[in-house]
Amino acid sequence: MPKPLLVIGNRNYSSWSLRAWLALGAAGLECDTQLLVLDTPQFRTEVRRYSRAARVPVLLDGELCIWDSLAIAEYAAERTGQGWPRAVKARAVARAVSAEMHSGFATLRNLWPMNIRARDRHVAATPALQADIARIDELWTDCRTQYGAQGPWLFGEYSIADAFFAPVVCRFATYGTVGLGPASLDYVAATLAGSALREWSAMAAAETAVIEHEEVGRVP
Ligand SMILES: N[C@@H](CCC(=O)N[C@@H](CS)C(=O)NCC(=O)O)C(=O)O
Repeated sequence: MPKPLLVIGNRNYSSWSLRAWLALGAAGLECDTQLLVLDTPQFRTEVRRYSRAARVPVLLDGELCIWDSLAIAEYAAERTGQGWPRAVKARAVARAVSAEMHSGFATLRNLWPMNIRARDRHVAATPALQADIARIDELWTDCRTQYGAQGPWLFGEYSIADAFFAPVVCRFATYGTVGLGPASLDYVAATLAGSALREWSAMAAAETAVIEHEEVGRVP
């Protein structure tokens, strides 16, 4: 049976693509990938061959088309029975944490566009940005304290919640870790050392397309 196909954007810039790809790995669902270069006329034409929502990621599995990162993660978890923490309460909290990421942190996503290759970027702190950072620090610290004893991840073992926060970790590597406490700093280090993210980052480093900052704001 052919593997599902995950249609993604530039690995350097497409944070939603990274989430879906890591979530498929967390669930143990193998897929092939097809990259469309963001912010090009070809992207706008080709993405519509896969999804009328005209955004990436898109997962295609036979006739089935799933056009949203969280729905892709849930589908992968249903297919394999893996990806979320095993304990019911931890699983419920992991879903809440992932949903909060999926629908929130708009200021951080706008002011700190993901750019995996970039380091030492400085963006003036605003109260709204500081509030997003404070909430992320609180979330990570709570998860690590309450559920993280069995490993370095938010819920101990690697889960879809870690996949959802990986692009946020990449942003801290780019824009600095001011505002993070010790548990969050350890979590950032563990995430950056993870093999799947390193594999994706190496491919991001090899990409040549550059998207200007103002435009990247549209592809958080
Ligand atoms: N809610 C969607 C967001 C997807 C999204 O915004 N994708 C961006 C790339 S990271 C995109 O396709 N941008 C292309 C465009 O806006 O033209 C998800 O979770 O998958």
